[in-house]
Amino acid sequence: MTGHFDTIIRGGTVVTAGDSVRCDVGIRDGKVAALGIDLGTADRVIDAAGKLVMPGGIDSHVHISQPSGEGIVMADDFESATRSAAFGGTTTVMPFVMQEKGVPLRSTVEAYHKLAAGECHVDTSFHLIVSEPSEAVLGQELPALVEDGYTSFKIFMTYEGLALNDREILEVLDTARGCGALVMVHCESYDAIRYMTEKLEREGRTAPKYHATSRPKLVEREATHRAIAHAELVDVPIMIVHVSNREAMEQIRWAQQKGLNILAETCPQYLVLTEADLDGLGMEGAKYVCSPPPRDRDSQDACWEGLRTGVFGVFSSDHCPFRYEDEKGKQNPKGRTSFRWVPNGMPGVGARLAILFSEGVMKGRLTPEQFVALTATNHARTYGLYPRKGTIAVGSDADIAIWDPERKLVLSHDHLRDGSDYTPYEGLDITGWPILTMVRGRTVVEDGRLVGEKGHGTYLPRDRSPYAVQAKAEA
Ligand code: DUC
Ligand code: ZN
Ligand code: ZN
Repeated sequence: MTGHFDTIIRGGTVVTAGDSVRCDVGIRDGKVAALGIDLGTADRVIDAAGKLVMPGGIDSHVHISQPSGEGIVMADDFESATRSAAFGGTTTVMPFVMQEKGVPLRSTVEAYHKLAAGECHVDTSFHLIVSEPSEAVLGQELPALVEDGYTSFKIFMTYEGLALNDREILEVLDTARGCGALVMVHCESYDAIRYMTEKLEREGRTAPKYHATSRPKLVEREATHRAIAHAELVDVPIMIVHVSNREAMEQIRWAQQKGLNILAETCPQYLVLTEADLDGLGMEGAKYVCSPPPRDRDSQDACWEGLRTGVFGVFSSDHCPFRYEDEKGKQNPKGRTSFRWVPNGMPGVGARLAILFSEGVMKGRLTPEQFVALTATNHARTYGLYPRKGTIAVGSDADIAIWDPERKLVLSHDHLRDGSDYTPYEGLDITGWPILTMVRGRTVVEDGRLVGEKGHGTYLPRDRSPYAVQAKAEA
């Protein structure tokens, strides 16, 4: 198709999960309308010579405005989190709606919609967190919500008030199989962590670094194996989120090689941080408290291996930001008495793509096509947004990030524009940066400036995951 377009991106290399092709992109009415050369005229022509034209990132694991315990407040609301996403080249984020016990899930979903409405710079779509799998929730609430496009939910194997026991996990998986939902599982063993935490506290070992000691690799490995066994028993796919180390990765690879439909995700903190980062002066280590914790060099190597070989299909940030210099954040009064009370999580939605591009593509560990698959296409496919999102193809939303593969910078919190007051990746040498981010054809960030207005980001109900649809058909 030639003719007149709203925008033409000219002269760049268009990268998708399958190919890299030198061609122009014609955009009309927020969609990719043509790919080719000599496309015609446009209201705006963007010169992308020497640049990579890639699908905007999809971050399928972020936490925004989530209740996080008494006196603790997340550092990002929908405005600041989606702003940071846009600065980092991400055009869709998928936050969680946390079920509150005794409250209808539907009303909590509505409350999150109110928080997001009119605030977002990029598109959003919600997962649910199931903390109370009552008969009503399993029998009525979840199936109805799945029908309405909330097609994935997360469950926890650890945390007071959140951890489900094995029977409950099996019931949730069974419900998911019946209604075609995809379950994301946080695999760490609650009782083992409680045992370790209480032991460390009795010994007076309460500094932030003991957070990592309290949840060693085997705690993650054991829970990963158990979750896989439950999924095998129920015969349903699961997504194992935020995998941190070789032992857990090997459990997943073993299951995949056995033919089980086990999907998996890893995150930037497991590629570039280690447990040593938690061992700072005073409370500095609190900045790096997240679960599972960053591990060691061999774990980093394993996560790279998993990304390269397809054990991990998605690379997400697990953005879960708390301010450091803040009594409502990392340095809350109880947190200063024990690692147990330091809020779990770190900001990452703005830094995710640059870290994988710089450390992965520019250092020869991943191809540009693998980068696109891991950061956009596979998220869209896995969570029911493909082909509207996650690729550059005629008919897809024009969600595009133009990357300068030669742009060098030393990463600092100033680049990221989130609501936190630090980045755990401060000082990292970066090569490659998104210089323009476009959401449905409208430029949101250009040359380090926010040029879009909040409210452009829209909400996306999702189809069922193709992995879960297959299980439902067999149910
Ligand atoms: N799990 C997450 O996925 N995010 C933050 C904290 C946690 O335990
Ligand atoms: Zn988790
Ligand atoms: Zn998370």
